[in-house]
Amino acid sequence: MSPSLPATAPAAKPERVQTHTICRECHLSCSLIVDMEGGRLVKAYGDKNNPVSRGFSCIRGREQGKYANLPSRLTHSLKRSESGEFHSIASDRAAKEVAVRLSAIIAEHGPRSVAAYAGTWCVLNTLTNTLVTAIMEAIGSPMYFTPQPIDQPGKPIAFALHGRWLGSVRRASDDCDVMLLFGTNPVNSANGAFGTSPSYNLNAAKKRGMYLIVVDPRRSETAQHADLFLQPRPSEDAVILAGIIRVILHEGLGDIEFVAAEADGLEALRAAVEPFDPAYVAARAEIAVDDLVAAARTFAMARRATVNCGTGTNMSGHSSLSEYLALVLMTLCGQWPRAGERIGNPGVLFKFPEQFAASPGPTPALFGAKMRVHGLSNSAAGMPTAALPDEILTGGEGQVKALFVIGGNPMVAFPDQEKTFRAMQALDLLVCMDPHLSSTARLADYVIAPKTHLEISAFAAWPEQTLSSDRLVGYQIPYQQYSPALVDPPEGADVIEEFEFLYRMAQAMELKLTLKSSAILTGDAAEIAAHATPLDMSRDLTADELWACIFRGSPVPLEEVKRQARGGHVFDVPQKRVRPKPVGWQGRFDIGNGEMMDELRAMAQQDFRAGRNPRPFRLLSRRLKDIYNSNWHEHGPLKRKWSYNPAFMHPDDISDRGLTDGQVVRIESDKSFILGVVQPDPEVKRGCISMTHGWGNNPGEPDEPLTRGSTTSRLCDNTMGDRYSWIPRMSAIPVSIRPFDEQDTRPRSC
Ligand SMILES: Nc1nc2c(c(=O)[nH]1)N[C@H]1C(S)=C(S)[C@@H](COP(=O)(O)OP(=O)(O)OC[C@H]3O[C@@H](n4cnc5c(=O)[nH]c(N)nc54)[C@H](O)[C@@H]3O)O[C@H]1N2
Ligand SMILES: Nc1nc2c(c(=O)[nH]1)N[C@H]1C(S)=C(S)[C@@H](COP(=O)(O)OP(=O)(O)OC[C@H]3O[C@@H](n4cnc5c(=O)[nH]c(N)nc54)[C@H](O)[C@@H]3O)O[C@H]1N2
Ligand code: SF4
Ligand SMILES: [Mo]
Repeated sequence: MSPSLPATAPAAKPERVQTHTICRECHLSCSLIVDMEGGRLVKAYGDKNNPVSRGFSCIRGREQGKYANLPSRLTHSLKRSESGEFHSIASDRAAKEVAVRLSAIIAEHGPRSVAAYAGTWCVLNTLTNTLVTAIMEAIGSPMYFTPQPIDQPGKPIAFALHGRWLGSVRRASDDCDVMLLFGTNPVNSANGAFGTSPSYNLNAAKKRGMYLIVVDPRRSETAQHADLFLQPRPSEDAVILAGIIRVILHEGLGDIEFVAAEADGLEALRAAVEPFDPAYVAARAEIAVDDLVAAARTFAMARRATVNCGTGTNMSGHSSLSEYLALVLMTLCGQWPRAGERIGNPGVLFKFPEQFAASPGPTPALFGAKMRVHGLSNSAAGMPTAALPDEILTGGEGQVKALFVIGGNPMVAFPDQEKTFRAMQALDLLVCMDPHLSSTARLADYVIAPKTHLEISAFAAWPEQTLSSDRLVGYQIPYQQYSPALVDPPEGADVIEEFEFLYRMAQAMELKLTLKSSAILTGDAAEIAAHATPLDMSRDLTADELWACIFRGSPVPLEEVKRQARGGHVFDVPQKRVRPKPVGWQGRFDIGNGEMMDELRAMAQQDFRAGRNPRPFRLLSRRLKDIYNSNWHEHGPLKRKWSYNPAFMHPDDISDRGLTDGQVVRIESDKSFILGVVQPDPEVKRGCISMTHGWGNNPGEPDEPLTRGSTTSRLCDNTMGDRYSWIPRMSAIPVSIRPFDEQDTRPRSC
């Protein structure tokens, strides 16, 4: 070792500081503690003292520092050249060029020719999403789409048809004696009634004695905690719900007084569920009569109960009807919060409507902008996303020519991948804002490289906002958290905060933007208008200025939230209780909606034994614990764990077909085929294949089932969807399966 001194003194090790942040790697928004060194994240972990996430974190939360610095992370925006290659482009220049092209498209084809798809990472980012909606409004285009209509669209549709309860949306697990779940796996997905800390809340509820009933063709991680587990044939949730309702009506178990006081349509309901006697339902759904009857009795006799349906139910063919029957079941048993009940979270950033023990009655499920295809229009679930590819592919006035995809991945998320592919190629302009070259971004004209989660500021908005939307039971206490930007983007990167790109583009288009306040959820048009802010487009705006517009009128002033809630804070806001029904109130639930009753009658007339062959299997939707939709596939440890999305099957089905663990198989629907990799799972019902979406290559690219996975949406037929939301069958898809042979390799051009 040389005794000489080094030429330069070693740089002082940057000081390590510990701070808090909100994880934005999924909708749960866990509160994390992060150790930082010189603008870099060195460690992230759950905060044990946090009252809502209670120390929880998952691998994505803990590894996000590495994920944001993977080589696959885009550090520059990209533009496709004439020859089809991507070249990097300065984000400022890209904003101006996109503005010019959008303006030209609008001038030639009209405002409606511009569509936006606000994917998961747009919807979860209030700042980005508010800018996108303001831009679409300023352009004058109603073509704003989100994942909601290909997720659980039956929820808002059912509320429209049945009527909402102004006393709150649904009970959370801490307020239930019985919980009935259909087609959802909250232990993994954090969907629904266990809120933002699903395992903790599930265990707490079970310790309190809550009785859990789970209906799922797969004994999911949630079903493993069930007191009663029904493992039905998929796609029969509406039939099972009708059967439960019929048992309750026949045995006189419902809350007759509540129904008489609050609902119309009982006789129509009684007639429509009559064919669904326990023996018929049990045979059709392949469940035991006793289990069906026990589920009905237990639910009906509970003091406090709730039912929740998830994506499995919504994707398997009767989304609106199943969600509608779930609401009918709640009403029939009088399970809506009554006058005087305490409201857990009166709102911190969001001003909710006053809560009354009353229903306004049904509201329109379809309204506003018309689509040009399938006779569809805007709906309570938003514009029908599954119909967007047809809208792009159908010529004529108003045809969509430009699509802006922000934080979404239509190529693996939309049903019918081949149609989506044709639609993406038919566009004059496709712009994606994505930190990765996703399956969709690979087809884009411009890919805008954004700053990602810890590089920007955020509030824990989604779990509070969602209290009014019934997607997830959000914070049950008046909790909020604020996190400023903490981490520097990768060195040498030209990445841009999403709002900044959108704002610069709007400036270049000479749009006049007005930001609506997201805080005002009262539905009062005058209040909403009074809290909107017209922006001064002549100058640049900071994130802080925009947040102030977005949460204008919040119950707790924004500056106070920022000041107090860096580590997460429970605010001392005035307690509220559900108010009594106002005197002379007219609104009533409708539990016998004509269209829903007609759909039930039609189901009763189906010959359920027909059509099981020649496609004897049903492909089920599901989620993987560590992977979030099409995200995180590139992350080293997760890639080693999940290098593809396995085709989980019951071991007896595997051996009966002469297949083996790890074998590549051809899974074929009436629409198309994919190559999948067999993996035994005794928890999957026989006759089913359980596979997650979001994986695989684009049409025209080779099938690589073992390294890139398989795109289940290629198997979806997107020619017939729900009459309101147009969600087609994305689960319980009839398929056949056989070993792969060489002929199954798809031609390179498709
Ligand atoms: N770890 C993780 N968490 C996630 C996601 C993720 O990708 N990974 N995605 C997020 C998103 S975008 C959403 S929308 C939520 C969704 O949250 P969930 O709705 O809970 O979604 P899944 O976990 O897929 O659970 C759906 C269940 O439905 C079952 N199923 C399928 N078909 C049927 C059927 O016909 N009837 C019945 N009764 N069951 C059926 C499946 O077996 C599966 O267990 O999860 C969110 N959370
Ligand atoms: N067959 C089948 N299809 C399905 C489903 C199913 O169960 N089965 N589930 C449906 C459901 S519930 C949903 S919600 C949709 C999901 O549909 P999408 O929201 O369209 O899909 P994601 O896979 O979540 O895509 C997210 C994209 O955002 C990018 N991203 C990540 N972080 C950021 C960020 O900070 N900023 C920006 N701009 N982008 C970011 C990711 O790289 C990724 O490309 O899929 C639906 N499709
Ligand atoms: S569950 Fe979601 S919010 Fe929580 S640490 Fe994991 S990715 Fe982050
Ligand atoms: Mo979703």
